[in-house]
Amino acid sequence: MHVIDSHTAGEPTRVILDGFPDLGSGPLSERAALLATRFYDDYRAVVLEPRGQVAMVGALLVPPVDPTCVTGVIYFDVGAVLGMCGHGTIGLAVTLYHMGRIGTGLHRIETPAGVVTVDVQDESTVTVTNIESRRVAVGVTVEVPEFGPMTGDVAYGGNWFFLVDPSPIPVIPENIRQLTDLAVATRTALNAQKIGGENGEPVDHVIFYGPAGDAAAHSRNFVLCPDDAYDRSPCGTGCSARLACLAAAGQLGEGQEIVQESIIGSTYRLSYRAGHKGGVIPSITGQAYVMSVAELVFHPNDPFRNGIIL
Ligand code: PYC
Repeated sequence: MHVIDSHTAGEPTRVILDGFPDLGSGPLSERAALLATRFYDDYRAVVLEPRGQVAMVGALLVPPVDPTCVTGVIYFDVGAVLGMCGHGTIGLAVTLYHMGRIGTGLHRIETPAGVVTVDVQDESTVTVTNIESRRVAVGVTVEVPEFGPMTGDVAYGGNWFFLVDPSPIPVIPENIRQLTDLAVATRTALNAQKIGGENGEPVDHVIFYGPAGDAAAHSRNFVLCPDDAYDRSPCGTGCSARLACLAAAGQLGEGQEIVQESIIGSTYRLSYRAGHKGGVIPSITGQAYVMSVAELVFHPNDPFRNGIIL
């Protein structure tokens, strides 16, 4: 299996170029469901230790249904197959550029959540135009055992988010352990109390907001991903959900740009235009860098062939 690893604002992406079982030619949402069920061990083996690392997101290249797209892609981490991934799409675009498969300019990429566009500005800078994102609930309070009530908005940005602003715990790197525990407990409580999307979709990411370290940035976030790792980047789909919330609250106008800081201090530039269904079409600009071009080996005698699973 040949892979290329990159990081986007600190968050890793492993693009699988070949060597993965064929998922057929159905809609990407169906292929994603197949990946999540029939190929559960295969995809997790790519991102779990010892081959992967705790924050690793995989990006499986598949033929697109829409012939105007340069590729189809299905993202996943150890915890879930994702509908979309913003940092992964920036990493994928930089990887395709590195391989000479695309140049600068606009390209379409098909994901299970829909077609997104990348504008490759140079070898590392990419703007992703995401699928239409929307706020579905505002000021929802969930009782989190051992922590108390937590109030936030529910929004969709390609994945499902619960966004808490302001965070009850300061959003600083020293607090990553406590923020993780609180976010995991909050997601568990939301799912147990069936608070999620309009059609019962479970919340898979939780975001806490606090003041930015840099006065030029709008805020700093802490994002918990399905694998219980925190996003090192500001999280592209999370930023999309955030833009939907800010727009719905009348706190950010169409075309206005803000900077979102991550918990490690990396940044994305964000803006939106109005969507057709009452939501927003987010634009996320960030940088990614290729880190390695590798071949993964799955030795039949390797006791950890499928990764370390405790
Ligand atoms: O950037 O959308 C994102 C993302 C989702 C999970 C990790 N990163």
